[in-house]
Amino acid sequence: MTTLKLFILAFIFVATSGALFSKFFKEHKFLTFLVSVIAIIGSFYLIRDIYLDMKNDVIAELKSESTQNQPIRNESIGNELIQNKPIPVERETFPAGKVFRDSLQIGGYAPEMVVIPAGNFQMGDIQGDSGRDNEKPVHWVNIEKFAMGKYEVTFAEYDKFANATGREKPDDENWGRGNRPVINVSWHDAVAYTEWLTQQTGEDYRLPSESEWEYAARAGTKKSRYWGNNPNDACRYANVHDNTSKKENGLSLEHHKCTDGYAKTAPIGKFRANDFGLYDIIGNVWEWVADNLHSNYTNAPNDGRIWAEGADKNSRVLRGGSWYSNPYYSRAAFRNRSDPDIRDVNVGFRLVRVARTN
Ligand SMILES: [Ca+2]
Ligand SMILES: [Ca+2]
Repeated sequence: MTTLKLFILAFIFVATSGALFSKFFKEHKFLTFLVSVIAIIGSFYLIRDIYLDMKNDVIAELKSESTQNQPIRNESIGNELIQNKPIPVERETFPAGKVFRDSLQIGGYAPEMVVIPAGNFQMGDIQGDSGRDNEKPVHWVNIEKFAMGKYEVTFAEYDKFANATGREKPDDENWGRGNRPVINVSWHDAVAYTEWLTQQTGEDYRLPSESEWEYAARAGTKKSRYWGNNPNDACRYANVHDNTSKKENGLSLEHHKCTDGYAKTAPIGKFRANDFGLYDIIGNVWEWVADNLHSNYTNAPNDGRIWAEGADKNSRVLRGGSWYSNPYYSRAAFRNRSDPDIRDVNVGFRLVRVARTN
């Protein structure tokens, strides 16, 4: 295109010059003057176009060189293969919000995971109304990027592990297996499952640290639950001890004054996710985390690591409340505990996978 514009410019120049020195100019001065003005204006725009074309060509060439200098990756992220494309480093490795599944050596896939962005947050009783010492002092925690189970681990997922390792399958209480959250698993069972996944995938699976869990449950919110402070708004967001549960289970404890439709566990993903794309992180089943329970947050780590030292190893932390918890328990900051050998009908767990950096 640039060559064509140069040719037209040259033609205008020659034609205009010729006209100015011809008899035609003497006989038709006004007409020639008019044509010359039009030719000059046209030439101006042509010259500007040619300049812009040349500038764009230089920029395109620089971009092309820059792209060629990027590393060409041929890398598997989860089960998604990215082939021979130059990709910015952030997208290439572990982008926040990415949902993926790792492949298992025995065939099939590990549970669905979602990448949680790095960030910091205030952990503990930030409303100042819980009245519990073990949620204080409120403290800032920095969290590195990691991946978390999009859902609680299901019976189907855990049964695959049990079948592969000859482990006894947990009782489902006749509520159904499949995509219901696994229950009746001890802390040790949960850890064994994460170790099996690590061996099967070559990636680093484990239980969440307590601070990772609370950061993920809050998903950037500062209310007592990711949907707000009102426990009676729970039923669109979580399977809790609701009117349905109250009617069927007849428990004397306080309940959420709304109807979620499930008296026991609900299949995963039936309610609204939080802003990190995590389902059922409040309610459904309590979730084991890796930490031992400390009586308060004095000297708690501020870097998101597992806090195991300096506390009773027979007191592991549970988080999030369950299908039959008092509404006070179904809060992001609430800390429950149990013996790591205990198996219960309202206790399951959720995975963490460490972010890869290369
Ligand atoms: Ca319920
Ligand atoms: Ca849960």
